Amino acid sequence: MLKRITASVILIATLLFAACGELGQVEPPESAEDVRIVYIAKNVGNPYFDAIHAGFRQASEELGFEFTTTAPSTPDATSQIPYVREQIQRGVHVITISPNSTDALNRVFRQASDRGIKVLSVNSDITGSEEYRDGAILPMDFELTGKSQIELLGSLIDYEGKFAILSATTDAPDQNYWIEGMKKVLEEDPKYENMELVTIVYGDDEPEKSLREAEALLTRYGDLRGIIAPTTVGIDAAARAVENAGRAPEVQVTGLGLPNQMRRFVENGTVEAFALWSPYRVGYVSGYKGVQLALGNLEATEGSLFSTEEFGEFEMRGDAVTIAGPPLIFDKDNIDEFDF
Ligand code: RAM
Repeated sequence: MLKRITASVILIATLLFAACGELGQVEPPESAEDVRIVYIAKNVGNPYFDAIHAGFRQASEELGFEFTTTAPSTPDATSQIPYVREQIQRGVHVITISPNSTDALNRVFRQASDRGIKVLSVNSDITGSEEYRDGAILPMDFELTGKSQIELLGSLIDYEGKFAILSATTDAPDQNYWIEGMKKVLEEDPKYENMELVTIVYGDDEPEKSLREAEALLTRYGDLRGIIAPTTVGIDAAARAVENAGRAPEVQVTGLGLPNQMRRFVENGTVEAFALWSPYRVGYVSGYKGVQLALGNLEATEGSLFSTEEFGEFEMRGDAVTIAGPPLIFDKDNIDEFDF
């Protein structure tokens, strides 16, 4: 008897706990100072994301919102799921995230939306899963990224010869989007008919793995003319591999890099030119957009406008996409003007 009573009490307590544990709606903020925004990078330890953090921090100083960051140790497709969950529990108003997959986070994003939390995809979109986020902030027009990477390498190798791509992870939404753009222009534009993409390898945005992959490319292809690494971790590793092997300038390394990481290679002639944009601006614009969405001042629709103190007004494209800024190309003539 006593046992049965105890079992019933435990059962009732469990049910009660589950009911109370059910997360309610997050209290809507009344002013920018009330807004809580978190940014979840692809992984920790990549200086690219430090520059994004700096932009968010500046926006937070200007608008007064609370800004926090967190990130998994590796950028695998599912590594961010527990981090998003934790923020849902915390009850932030906006989760901004540079996703490691275009669809692995759908379920947890839906849970965030159910609590009234806005979800913004930062630095890349979740192509095909757009309904699971409230908007995206891209560093540049992604339709141009892949194409301009091929043009940049082409201009360095007289539009002729074998080249490889050293990417981040196999699931990386941003890199995969740009690589599709590269393949498309190679297929469609006769200007590039003498350039041959021999392979795509993945360094997982880990410096050591990226270096090993780049070294393997150099060993495997004696007549390689170029490596495009559309990741700041990859391009740094590719430049180190080419420098160590003494293969510059026959092998041209280009892609997307941070001026502060690449300066040495540009100065010593290992790398002639590479591209990026301002990651600071990506974070800054995301902070402004997040606050306006959280306050209900911004419709997540095409043509909506929001303004920022430092960079003026931004107009949303279809599907609630904001382009943070123009692309930049760095070479020995201008690299010293940049410090990030
Ligand atoms: C790496 C990351 C990031 C990408 C840059 C160019 O730092 O993969 O997502 O945007 O490179």
